[in-house]
Amino acid sequence: MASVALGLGSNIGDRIAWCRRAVGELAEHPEVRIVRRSSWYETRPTGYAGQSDFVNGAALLETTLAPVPLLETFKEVERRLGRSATWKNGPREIDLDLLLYDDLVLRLPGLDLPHPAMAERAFVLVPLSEIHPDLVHPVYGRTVADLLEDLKPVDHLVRRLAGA
Ligand code: PH2
Ligand code: MG
Ligand code: MG
Repeated sequence: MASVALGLGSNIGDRIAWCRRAVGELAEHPEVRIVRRSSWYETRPTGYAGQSDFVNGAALLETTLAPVPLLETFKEVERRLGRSATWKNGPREIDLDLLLYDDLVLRLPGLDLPHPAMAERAFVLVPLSEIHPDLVHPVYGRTVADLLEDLKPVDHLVRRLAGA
């Protein structure tokens, strides 16, 4: 059984509903268990700025799937929820990012672990530190809470949604 950190994002349509549905779909997978889920946060787009604000969140999973089949499962859920193809870092109904898989460090075509941008992204670290601040990044050897501390101040970037 592996422990996995998942990042969720949406910036088209009913953003929270897309994220919730993705968690629901994963929860129904026989080889995936949702251990914890963060609140939802509204975040400014990074990368390509000319797009709508995102809703982001994070979840901790346990799975018996290996990394590549797990990534395929995430892509299948993205497709099933009707994600339309856009460009890299562009707008999307739902984006499921495999952030951490145990303490694996992997470089495969189409799958880098840990997720190469996670340590620089408040929209990843804020929700992840809500649910597992002590989780250690296997390359930097620092906890999620420490990585977030390094990024501060980020208050203007991330807003926790009331009731989410
Ligand atoms: N995802 C991206 C690019 N930029 N910005 C925010 N705030 N949230 C995201 O999830 C996001 C982004 C590429 O996946
Ligand atoms: Mg992404
Ligand atoms: Mg993605």
